[in-house]
Amino acid sequence: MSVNKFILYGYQSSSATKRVMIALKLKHVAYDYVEIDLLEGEHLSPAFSQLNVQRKVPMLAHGQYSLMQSLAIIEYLDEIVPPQSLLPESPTDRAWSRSFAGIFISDYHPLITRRVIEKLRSSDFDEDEIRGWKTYWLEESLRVAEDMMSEKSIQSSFCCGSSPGLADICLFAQCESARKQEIDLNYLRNVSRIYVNCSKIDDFRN
Ligand SMILES: N[C@@H](CCC(=O)N[C@@H](CS)C(=O)NCC(=O)O)C(=O)O
Repeated sequence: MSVNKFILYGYQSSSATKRVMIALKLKHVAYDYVEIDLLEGEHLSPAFSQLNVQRKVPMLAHGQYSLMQSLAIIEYLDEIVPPQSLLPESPTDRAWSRSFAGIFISDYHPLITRRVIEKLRSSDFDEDEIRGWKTYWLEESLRVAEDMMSEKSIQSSFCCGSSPGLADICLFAQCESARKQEIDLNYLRNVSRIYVNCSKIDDFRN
């Protein structure tokens, strides 16, 4: 592995940051952490914009490289830090993992980001309506995840076998957001089982 230092720029309650933190821990990668306060708008500051033209967290600096987008960062870590991969071995299972991750990263998490919520606020949504918006999209994402897992008849402890990987990381981060919104996950059998299994692992919790 490269000896260059890793620096993660993130925000404490950002689920995209959470994904990358878990991946760093599962990969046993030491890193420094810089908090970017989204509520204070630090991600839009000239200093951060110069580092990261996307003006979002997470960002992982590795030597001279600035990596953006949690999926790209996680796959980068997976490629440069052997041996245990966060993706399963078979190409079909790898494709399944990426499409499962896509439910959260591409389809549903963007709908509840700060920028979208701010736009709703400025369009006269009140706080109850905003809570309803977040709950709706969080529940919808986890229902789709449950359907994907039921279709695959998953019986294992984690999405793709006996050790956690990309799919579990993305599911866990979304479940944490759902928990903060006090959404009951118990009726989603596979989702709640895997969430509980991940919660027992230090790398997911801390
Ligand atoms: N698809 C991106 C999402 C990045 C993103 O939207 N991050 C949020 C925090 S979870 C953010 O920086 N929000 C700032 C804003 O919405 O203004 C990823 O997976 O990294």
